Amino acid sequence: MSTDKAARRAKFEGVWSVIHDELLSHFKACGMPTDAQDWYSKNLQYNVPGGKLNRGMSVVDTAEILKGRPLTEEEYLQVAVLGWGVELFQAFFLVSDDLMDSSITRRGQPCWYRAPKVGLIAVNDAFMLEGAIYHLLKRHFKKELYYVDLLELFHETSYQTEIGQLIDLITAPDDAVDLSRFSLQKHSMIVVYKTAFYSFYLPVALAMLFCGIPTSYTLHNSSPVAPYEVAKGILIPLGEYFQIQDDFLDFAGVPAQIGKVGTDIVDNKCSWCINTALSLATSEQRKILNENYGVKPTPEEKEISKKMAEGKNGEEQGYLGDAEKRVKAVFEEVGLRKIYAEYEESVYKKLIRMIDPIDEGTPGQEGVLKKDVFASFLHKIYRRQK
Ligand code: DMA
Ligand code: MG
Ligand code: MG
Ligand code: MG
Repeated sequence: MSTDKAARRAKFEGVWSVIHDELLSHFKACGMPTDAQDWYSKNLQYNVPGGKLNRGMSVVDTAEILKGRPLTEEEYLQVAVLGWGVELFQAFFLVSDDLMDSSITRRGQPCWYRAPKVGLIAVNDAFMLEGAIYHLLKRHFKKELYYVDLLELFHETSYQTEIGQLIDLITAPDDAVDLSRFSLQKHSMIVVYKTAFYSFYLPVALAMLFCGIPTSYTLHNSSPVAPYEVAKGILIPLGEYFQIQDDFLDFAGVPAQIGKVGTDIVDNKCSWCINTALSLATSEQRKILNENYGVKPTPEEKEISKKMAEGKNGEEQGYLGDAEKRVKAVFEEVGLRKIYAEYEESVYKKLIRMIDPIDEGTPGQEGVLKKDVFASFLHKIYRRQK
């Protein structure tokens, strides 16, 4: 990481401790007992700050690009609250996602529901992470004219993400593997809803609201621009690309690097990998996929896999059950790695072509979209390995 990047991250992380303390003092002021205070603090610290912070920091980065100058300290604090709002949002969804996906590790540690004494209390902990967002918004934005817009944006994005999670889950039943029900079209629908809206549109739209970008403007006396729609038009395909990376890394990523053990094959997920492999497979390979995709590991295999995910050596490799191994072998045989590399280059070029024609108005003009909002987000994820 460059020193500039590290410094920006450290600054953003500095705001987290302010937010954590603010949430905790309110909790204390409600008269909550000390064991509950400790629990809530642990929930926050375990689940919110330990990720890549791409989403949260993109709110700050976007605000700076749109303003065209460094933010004042006051502006920085306010916009960082929105950034941490996105990270709380993400934590809320990851805690529940890991339970529903029966995942083992996340960010290099056991998933929260697998932490000592947590279990199904994780469901309520996820709701509390969500509740914290609205508490913070009220404290920091109630006086702003765009307060209702912020609330609506978070609410609408939650709904979209939940819709996406629903179709992700019911397309992957535990007991009825039927690969003929999968398609890349269905995949696209799932990933746009479960990932793209919250990971890409939400951070940028928040920064746009903060910077007072109107819903419509006119440049050089030409036809009106609808900037939120323009942003969505680029950020949704960008989010689709990001989730395809996530699907690919679920298969090809190393747990020590991605911080989690892939579960898509065992979970019968309609992922980019299986859809692409199906389109390339011979009838023999298809038979292997039909017989082994979504097949749960034996209890012995599951035990070893959990142990290895927790131990030092396991983090490097991850442990595969026999059925999962056979599926992965077919993924290799059909050349999934090469197809993915080609996909990544072509989607990158396509996105650049979409960003290029954005009209930035006159040099230094404020209150209008800037190409760099999208280009910098694209460069944060291009060729990512984790
Ligand atoms: C992620 O889907 C979507 C949300 C809303 C968390 P996923 O299950 O593929 O994510 P991960 O691979 O991180 O578990
Ligand atoms: Mg998951
Ligand atoms: Mg999931
Ligand atoms: Mg995944």
